[in-house]
Amino acid sequence: MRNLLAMYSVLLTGLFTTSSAWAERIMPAQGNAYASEVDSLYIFLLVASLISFILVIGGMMYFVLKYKRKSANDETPYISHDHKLEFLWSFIPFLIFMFVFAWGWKLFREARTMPKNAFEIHVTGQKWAWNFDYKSGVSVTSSSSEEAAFVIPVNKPIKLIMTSKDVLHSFFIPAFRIKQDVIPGRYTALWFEAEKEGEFQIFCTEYCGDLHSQMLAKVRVVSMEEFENWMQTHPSRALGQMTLAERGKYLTNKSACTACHNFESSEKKIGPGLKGLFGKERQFEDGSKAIANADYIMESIYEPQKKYVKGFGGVMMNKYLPKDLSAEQVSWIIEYIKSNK
Ligand code: HEC
Ligand SMILES: [Cu+2]
Repeated sequence: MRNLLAMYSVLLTGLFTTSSAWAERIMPAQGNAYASEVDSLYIFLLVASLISFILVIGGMMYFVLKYKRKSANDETPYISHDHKLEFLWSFIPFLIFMFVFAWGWKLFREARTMPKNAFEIHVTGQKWAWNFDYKSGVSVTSSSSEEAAFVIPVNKPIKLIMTSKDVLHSFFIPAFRIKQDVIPGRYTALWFEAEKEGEFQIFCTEYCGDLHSQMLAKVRVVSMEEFENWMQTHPSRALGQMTLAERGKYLTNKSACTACHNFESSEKKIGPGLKGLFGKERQFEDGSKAIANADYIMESIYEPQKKYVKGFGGVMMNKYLPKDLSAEQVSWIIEYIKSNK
């Protein structure tokens, strides 16, 4: 029995001293100290469960074998109860549970108490993109395009004020171990502080329709100087200084067209690749044909059901398209498509 206990304690200390190295191997990257605290709790739970499992199942197997009835003469002893033992096996787990509760509560409170001096950013979820609106007027939309990253300064508490345009989404940055539902018609909030520069993945973790799994974004953590520079020079602040094609490009990202279309290659996604589309002859599902001119592109945006490109029957449905694009904005998109020869 002594040996057994010694073995367990060696196992326990061994696991704990290697636990942070361990966590880095089996958990997502840690973007701050909070993440590593959450991991410690998680690993504590894992190890505690493992040890209880070994104690309970191991003990059971041991007694099953040791007290196996070996002959017809073996008698079953009559045991009713043992107050001391029963108290201990209730009270010790109770202490462990309270310890886990207190630890979890401390971490939960930390995550839910918004710091007053935080840098605030508005986040809007939509099928299937994340919009980030900064107070300076900079606006970033992240569908699966190369401009996906939303940028924040390192070592500065960031508060996200979040809502949704359409259905329930959920905003999750594994590296900071925070997650929160994003709900239409209501604001929710999240906060975190990045302690490392780098790029970290963002997921939507509430199933929200066809392209839920592509509702990705990245958070890019940079120094304060780099952040300010990024903010000053971001194109969304200077729409007036962009060419129409550049505005169109900006809009196709912002309106999540890029979730379904490549604009700068002819490779298809959910919809056809649109590079070189302008002026090309199109064939439709019903056998008819047309030249892809400005009217055709406008119709593809406003009334996508009218003509289905051959091989794409019925995918592009009205409900997925942004209804708020003005005729002026559609012209920018047409210019952008034209510019991708
Ligand atoms: C949910 C996916 C989806 C989204 C979002 C989407 N499209 Fe489409 N799009 C399609 C599919 C599928 C087709 C082909 C079927 C058809 O013609 O309706 C298509 C066809 C088109 C065409 C005609 C292409 C061709 O080869 O003739 C254009 C132009 C177009 N889309 C532009 C846009 C623009 C601009 C946006 C953003 C405002 C957008 N689409 C958003 C799926 C999508
Ligand atoms: Cu979503």
